[in-house]
Amino acid sequence: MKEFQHFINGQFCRSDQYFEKLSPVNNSLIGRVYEARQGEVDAAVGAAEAALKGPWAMMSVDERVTILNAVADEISRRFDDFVAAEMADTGQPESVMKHVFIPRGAANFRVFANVIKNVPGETFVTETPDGMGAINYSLRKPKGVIGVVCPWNAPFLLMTWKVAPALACGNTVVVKPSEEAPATATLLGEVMEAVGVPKGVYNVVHGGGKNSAGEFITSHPKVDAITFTGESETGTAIMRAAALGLRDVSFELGGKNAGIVFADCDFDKAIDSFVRSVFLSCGQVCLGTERVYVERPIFDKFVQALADRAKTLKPGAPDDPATTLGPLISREHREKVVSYYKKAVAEGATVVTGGGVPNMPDEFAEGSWVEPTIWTGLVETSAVVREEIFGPCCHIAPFDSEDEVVELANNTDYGLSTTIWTRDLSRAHRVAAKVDVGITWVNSWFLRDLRTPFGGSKHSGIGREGGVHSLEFYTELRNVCVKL
Ligand code: NAD
Ligand code: 6OD
Repeated sequence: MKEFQHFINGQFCRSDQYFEKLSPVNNSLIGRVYEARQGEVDAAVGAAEAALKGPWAMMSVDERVTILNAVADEISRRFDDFVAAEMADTGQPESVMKHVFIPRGAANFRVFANVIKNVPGETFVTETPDGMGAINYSLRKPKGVIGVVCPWNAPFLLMTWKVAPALACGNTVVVKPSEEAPATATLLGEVMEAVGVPKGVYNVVHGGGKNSAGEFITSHPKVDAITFTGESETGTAIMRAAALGLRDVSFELGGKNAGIVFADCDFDKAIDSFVRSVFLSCGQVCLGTERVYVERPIFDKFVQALADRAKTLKPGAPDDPATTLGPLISREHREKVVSYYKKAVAEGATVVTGGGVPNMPDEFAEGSWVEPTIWTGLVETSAVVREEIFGPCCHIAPFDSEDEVVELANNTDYGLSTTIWTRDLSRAHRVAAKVDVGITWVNSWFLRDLRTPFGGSKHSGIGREGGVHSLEFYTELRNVCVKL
């Protein structure tokens, strides 16, 4: 049986309690995850604090850049191990691991190695009464020990998206992976050790949220700042904890993202893209589309075409090249998603396709599978249209004008991302400026340039990360005034 141990001060270690990680594919036991108590979190935070003063602090930026690139190289060298580990944790198809989620781990380290080599500075020549003047310039210093609390969807991509900039800026980290996805954060400990990242710079403690490792990290007085990806409600709890000691937070939270499809769009490309944005990773992508608004002249055609494609998705073993749909992360999450499937019917939806749990062959019968599902006919106030479901499903509604669709898209507490489909680029720019989200894609989805600001507005997040924007959170900007 596999064991997922903590990685504290450069050493793997167990604790005296553990929980079991089950496979989403068939509910079989994957391994034992040790659950940290306050003592292990104290040790990890202590190691991270000490490392801030040790060889890590002595390294030049060039040396740090070299080590970050070495981490990326080692991830690439152990690519198959990372693919296998994340595939086991999440049950998602191998092709998605190989082409989307795991390559981003290495890319995150490379991009922030590059960013830190090219940090822009700020200088002002200031006039003074004596005519001699002064020069003001800024310095960026690491913030300290960063608590990194991660979710289970795209675990490696999302964890390294935080760890890479934190280390690039000279901080140290205490990472808490999701209890549902402990594998790749643990494996990254082996990578850090192999390339000689100093002890205590990268620490991992496993466990849950409330009354467990998550809360112990976020309420720890020696953790200087907290970066968190997960549900908006958890973000609220973490923000309360961060208030103690006035610690800074960076939050990437939930979404209820709208897709806006105008009648003049490239129809086939739009359908291809919605197959991905609604169903990729079984709908467990924060940027995924759960509300689709389609201009009335092509509404029926769009609903039919997306439903036809949904019906072709093939659930199955993650390492079977024919598999195009994985399971949900857990039985517990499936209960939540299925409760929305039932709610949709109770709220009067027309179920265009799906709506239930598929009949799977015996070997997968115990897994967390659900059918890809499309609804129409719901009012905008229904729970299914308003609340984040995080499953392979969407509601599709017609619209008649640009103003109407902007209002519909913005009628949500969330503000993470939107996709706009049209050949009229003037209209695309106009609508993009009006939708209240952090990220807008025109005629595409999840097309990432890691230098761009990433984050959500309203209940979808606080702050922006990506490229130089990450410096705002991971460094303390100081001003030095030199009188001439
Ligand atoms: P979650 O909020 O349940 O858990 C995330 C992490 O927080 C886990 O490690 C968990 O153990 C920990 N946690 C839970 N309660 C805590 C507490 N009180 N104190 C400290 N830590 C606590 O989220 P999830 O279910 O793992 O992930 C799915 C959610 O993440 C969805 O809402 C999704 O939209 C969101 N998400 C957002 C983005 C983004 O970029 N905006 C990216 C990925 C996922
Ligand atoms: O691409 C990224 O940097 C990012 N944070 C993606 C989030 C995906 C959510 O599931």
